[in-house]
Amino acid sequence: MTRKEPRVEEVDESELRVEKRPKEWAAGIPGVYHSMKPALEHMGVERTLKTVLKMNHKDGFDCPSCAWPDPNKRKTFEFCENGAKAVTWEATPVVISSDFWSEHSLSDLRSHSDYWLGMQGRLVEPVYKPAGEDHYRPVSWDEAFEIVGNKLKSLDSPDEAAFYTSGRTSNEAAFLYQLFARAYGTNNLPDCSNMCHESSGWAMGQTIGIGKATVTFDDYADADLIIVMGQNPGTNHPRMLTELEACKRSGGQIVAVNPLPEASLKRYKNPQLVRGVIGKGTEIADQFLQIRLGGDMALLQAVSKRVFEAEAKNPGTVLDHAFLEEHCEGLDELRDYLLTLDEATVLEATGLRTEEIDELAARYIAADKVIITWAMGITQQKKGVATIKEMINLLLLRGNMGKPGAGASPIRGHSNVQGDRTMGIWEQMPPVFMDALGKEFGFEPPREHGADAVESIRRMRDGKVKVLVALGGNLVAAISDTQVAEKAFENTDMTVQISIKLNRSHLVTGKEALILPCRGRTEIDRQATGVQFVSVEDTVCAVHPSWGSVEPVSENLLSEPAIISRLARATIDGKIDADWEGFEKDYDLIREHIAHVVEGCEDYNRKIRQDGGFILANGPRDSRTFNTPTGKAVLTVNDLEYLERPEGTLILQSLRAHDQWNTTIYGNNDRYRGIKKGRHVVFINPEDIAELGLKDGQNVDIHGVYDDGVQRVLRAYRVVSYPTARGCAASYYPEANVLVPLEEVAQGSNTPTSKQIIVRFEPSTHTAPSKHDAEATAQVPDAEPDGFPVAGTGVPVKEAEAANA
Ligand SMILES: Nc1nc2c(c(=O)[nH]1)N[C@H]1C(S)=C(S)[C@@H](COP(=O)(O)OP(=O)(O)OC[C@H]3O[C@@H](n4cnc5c(=O)[nH]c(N)nc54)[C@H](O)[C@@H]3O)O[C@H]1N2
Ligand SMILES: Nc1nc2c(c(=O)[nH]1)N[C@H]1C(S)=C(S)[C@@H](COP(=O)(O)OP(=O)(O)OC[C@H]3O[C@@H](n4cnc5c(=O)[nH]c(N)nc54)[C@H](O)[C@@H]3O)O[C@H]1N2
Ligand SMILES: [Mo]
Repeated sequence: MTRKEPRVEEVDESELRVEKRPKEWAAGIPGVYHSMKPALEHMGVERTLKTVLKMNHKDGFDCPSCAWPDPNKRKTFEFCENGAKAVTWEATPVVISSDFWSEHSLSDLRSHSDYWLGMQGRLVEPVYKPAGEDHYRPVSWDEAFEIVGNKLKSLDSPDEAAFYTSGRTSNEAAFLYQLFARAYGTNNLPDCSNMCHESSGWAMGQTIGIGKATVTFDDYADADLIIVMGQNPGTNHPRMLTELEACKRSGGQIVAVNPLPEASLKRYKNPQLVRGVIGKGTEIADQFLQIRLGGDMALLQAVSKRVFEAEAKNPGTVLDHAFLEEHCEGLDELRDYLLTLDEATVLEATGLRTEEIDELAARYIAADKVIITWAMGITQQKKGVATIKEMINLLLLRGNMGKPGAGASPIRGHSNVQGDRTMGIWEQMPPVFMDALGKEFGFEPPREHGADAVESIRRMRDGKVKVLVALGGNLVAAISDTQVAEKAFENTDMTVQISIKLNRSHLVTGKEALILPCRGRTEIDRQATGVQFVSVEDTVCAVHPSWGSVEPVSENLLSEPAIISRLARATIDGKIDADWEGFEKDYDLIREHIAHVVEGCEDYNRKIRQDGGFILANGPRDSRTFNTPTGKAVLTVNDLEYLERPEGTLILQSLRAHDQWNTTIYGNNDRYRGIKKGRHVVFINPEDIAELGLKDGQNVDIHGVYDDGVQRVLRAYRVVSYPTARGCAASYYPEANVLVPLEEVAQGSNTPTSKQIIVRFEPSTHTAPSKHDAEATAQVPDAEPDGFPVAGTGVPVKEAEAANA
């Protein structure tokens, strides 16, 4: 393979341009054009065709971008613009050469942006940074495994290590990884899900007994009404738009609940269809409720209240009495609570008008089959868990669960984040799983719950976790409170990152650090017994195989299962009854064990080879059975709370631009929101701009408002006048993590409240930086003795006064 030198210009924020905003529609011809351009430029025609045409096909690989499911009938181009970017980014032939590591010190690399880092090309050899040095140097694989194995063996307790997972990892790798961690002796298995859909898992687990979607792929087109809450599908799940369009075309309705008028929720031009290419496209949202950040709980309660009121007017016609009687508990308590709900509080919390809420309620009551979908706009709220419980309440009242075209549908982010959980990546797997795991491999797994993502950072900060191993991801950039996270990483003895591309977590390290480069999902995985495939689970519980389609960028790369097997051999060889060497050669052996341990995966090797794979059983969806203590779905009473902002402040959400994949920045544009060549922007409603005495286009410093004595600030951000809800602002993740205190988490799920950051603004005396300057922007005042913020007293959460005292 010829090596191509990357030519990457560093970001120059002073070139930032703001265009007409926001765009009125999504996708269409520009979508296809934009999707093919980067691939052709980087990879050439042959590699592009081998990847893009195989993507999401039955004999191809699962798109490494989002977890949106594949239809049964696949089209030639079963991908979207952002999937194409993800594949191009991974399958690029550009690699990081050995001399890169002597040319660049860590200090030097830290001054570069995430964009620049990712564009340096694929990581192709293991590298090691010894204690006290500022450079990585290439090492052999054997050396690398020995260094990590010896370190792990030297710890006083297995709980001094934590094993992070990001959601691109395959089922096979995830299963081996959790086995390795537990055989080593710890449940410290933090994952990206802790920062993502953890709130969904908790809310659904407690109410319907399973933390997964209760719908199938076909249900979207079948629904009478889909309520899309806190989600931006045009950027983050673009292929979902095709299903929203299908729903509309068969007479269904869509309601969007969002503080931002996201382009894709207005109008969609399907690039696969003639009407999408030459016509005006399909109008998506029939109703758009421009809610205040965090107002969703109040809105859902108000709609449920109207359902009860309508039932009272026409008894026997609105509630699904048969369903409620047979399958649910808690109806009377919920009614009693909701009928006292104070409407003034609802209007204040939501920022909506009564007629808008009435209209949504009328649509809900008129529809027989309703789906509610949601993503980060809900899970990353302080009351995220309670809000999702309110969605379940609303759905249950009219029996919208366990029938075609209806149900609860959290839309997962990472392409296999759901599968990783199924495989045991969770710091608190239940006893049945642990029993089966112990029995299968002849050992006693640790039973004490481990640390999640936020807790792992606390323990690293406090010197209790000394080694961090990460299977993918970019934890230091993805987690809240960047300053604390970076200090926590630096406080460890060793950080080990299994990765495909360079990122910030390789540069902010423990005293010693290693990068172990792995093959990506697009690449052919040849092992001693032949070419291997892996398996993944999408957001509607469909499990299917994924086959790489291009030659790996380097012969030297190992697969994730191989790396984990070798790490295990270097650390705990012979400790449990596991054929680590065999696992690496033949993934069927791993799947044999999965079949014995993981519920629903019996006969895995056969089922995964069926045409299109198989769908995991799901009690609520398949048979209206609920794995709760009473066997019934639980209607819950949740005291209404919403975020109150002090005068002179706004609530800021951190979200994704169109040209990024989480912490990976593909480019510096946010096409649908009209932003070009920069990321340091803050979107504010024009009336708030005026009220705060600011000006459109002005540079401001954004200060986090928390009374824990720590200064959290983003400097030189451009104010962009934008039609967001009043009192609310928006800025991009991951940069905004500087502003989120570690202790600000969703109640019940411990997910950082990335969508609810109280901020104030000051005119900036700084000029727009032309390079990434996280260090310069994140300042800890000298007054703070050890540089760590103490646990905050938190954002004031206002109790709703009259609600069910
Ligand atoms: N191209 C691309 N695809 C991706 C990703 C990516 O970064 N890039 N990331 C993947 C991952 S891991 C995930 S989890 C998903 C994330 O998918 P999304 O959840 O769509 O991601 P965000 O950009 O965080 O967008 C949050 C949306 O919620 C809205 N919102 C924010 N706060 C509130 C609120 O209080 N109430 C309501 N009703 N709405 C609110 C925002 O305005 C925004 O539209 O996407 C996945 N897919
Ligand atoms: N403020 C704020 N913070 C957030 C969020 C937010 O909305 N706002 N969203 C949260 C969410 S939803 C999530 S999911 C997390 C994301 O947290 P993470 O999953 O930790 O972060 P990613 O940016 O997805 O990880 C990207 C890195 O994964 C590696 N990688 C990519 N593909 C592979 C592969 O196939 N194998 C291996 N081993 N490595 C690979 C690459 O090196 C790449 O740099 O961030 C969370 N943080
Ligand atoms: Mo996510």
